[in-house]
Amino acid sequence: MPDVSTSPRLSRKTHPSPRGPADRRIVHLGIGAFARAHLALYAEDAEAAGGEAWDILGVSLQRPDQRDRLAPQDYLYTAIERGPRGNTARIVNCLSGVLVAPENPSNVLDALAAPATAIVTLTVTEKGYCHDPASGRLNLSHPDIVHDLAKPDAPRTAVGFIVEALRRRRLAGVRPFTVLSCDNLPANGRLLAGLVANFAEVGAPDLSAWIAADGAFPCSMVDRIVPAAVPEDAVEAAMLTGFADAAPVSHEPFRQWVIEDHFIDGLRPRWERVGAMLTENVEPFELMKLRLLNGAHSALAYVGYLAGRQTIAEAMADPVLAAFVDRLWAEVLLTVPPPPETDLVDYTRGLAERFRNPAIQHRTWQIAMDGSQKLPQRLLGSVRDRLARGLPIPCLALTIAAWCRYVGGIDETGAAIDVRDPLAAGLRARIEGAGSEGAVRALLSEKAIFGTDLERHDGFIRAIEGAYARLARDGARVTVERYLLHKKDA
Ligand code: CS2
Repeated sequence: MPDVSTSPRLSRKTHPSPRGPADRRIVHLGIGAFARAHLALYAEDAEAAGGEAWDILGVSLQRPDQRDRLAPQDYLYTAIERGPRGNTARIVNCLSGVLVAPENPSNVLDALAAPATAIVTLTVTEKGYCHDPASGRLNLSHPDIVHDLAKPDAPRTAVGFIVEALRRRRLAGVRPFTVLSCDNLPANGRLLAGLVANFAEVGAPDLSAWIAADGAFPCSMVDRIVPAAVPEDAVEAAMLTGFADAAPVSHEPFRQWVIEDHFIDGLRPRWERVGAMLTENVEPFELMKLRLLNGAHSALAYVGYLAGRQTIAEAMADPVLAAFVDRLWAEVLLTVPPPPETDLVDYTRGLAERFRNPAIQHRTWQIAMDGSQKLPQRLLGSVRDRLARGLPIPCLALTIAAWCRYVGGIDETGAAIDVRDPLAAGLRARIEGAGSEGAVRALLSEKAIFGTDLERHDGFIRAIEGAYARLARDGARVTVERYLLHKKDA
């Protein structure tokens, strides 16, 4: 087995770029593991399939760690594909650099404003949109938005950077770039266009009109399971390639990308040559993915975490939890119109297989993060659709109740849970203020998550309160087992 410390480090000397300088550039905001295991590979594959060369410049909006690990290896890195039957690796060569926004926001604005930048892609996670998840409007009292409105030359947020860069382009007579959101949010392009408009309207209404008329914010659905990196990834990378890599990424074999084909002047890489679907309407694909994949992921995260399961694969290896997810899918399926040429039952079978992949160590704790930003699109849309048809919501209710228990911050053994969520402190205060009897009601009256309709729906409140009481009394696993036995609950 190669020793990582003695293997040669990746560099452009060992791996010279196979191509000349690129004419056009994508600037990617939020260059984390997902973007490096998904977008970058599509870009590189599209080029290898005979497309023109596109340069990708990454931007980290918060921390310098990606840049610090990638710069000494000339921004090369290993992508490890982990399948149930073994691992393979490739060295990715299409990232030209990483800018760290807080160190030098002007550099980022310059890169965005440069005429060669034709597309700005984003994976900044749900909370990076600084919006109110229930209403989809920009949160104008978010401290970073307040900052960016006051200091547009040194923004902190994705929205602040986009608006200021578009303002500079307009001033210089340069066409706008296409803004392509790749985050797990419904109608992500339209949502972002709305947030950009909300921001611009405050300071520059004529800019807002120009963006609305000339800008492009296509929607997209991205899919690939990419767990956070673990130290073993570097060992595996060295074993597979013979090179030391301080920033490898691990991903599952599956990948999907459905993109609304609306780009400024038609400028974009030929992603369709390598399996991406360019279409007029992303919405059905997005609804399917958010409600069936991400909804089930969140369910396994909260219920699985409470039941003591560390990873999704571990939760799926428990027949009780696997059966619960099946029941949840049956409940949610009715709310999802199938996208063209898609069989939703096959889709969920494929998801079960992907979730079971034992080579992917995707922690329940990682997925449980930021629930306040995820619940609306993953679970509450399905809840509303079923309630509107007078249908029961047993598995959805149990999932939401498990989230209520999770954000309470104490697990079933009495140990503290490290709850990461922008609303964590407020949620905790609601529970503490209400006492055990009123905890559910107090949480469900958080309008940023549940809007104003659900807290007035008695059937909804009762379903969550009932599930919460059982979780508290019997624990997650026993509760799920009983749910499965008592068909009447469904
Ligand atoms: C996960 C997603 O972390 C999470 O919340 O549900 O990152 C999921 O792995 C991806 O959306 C899969 O495409």
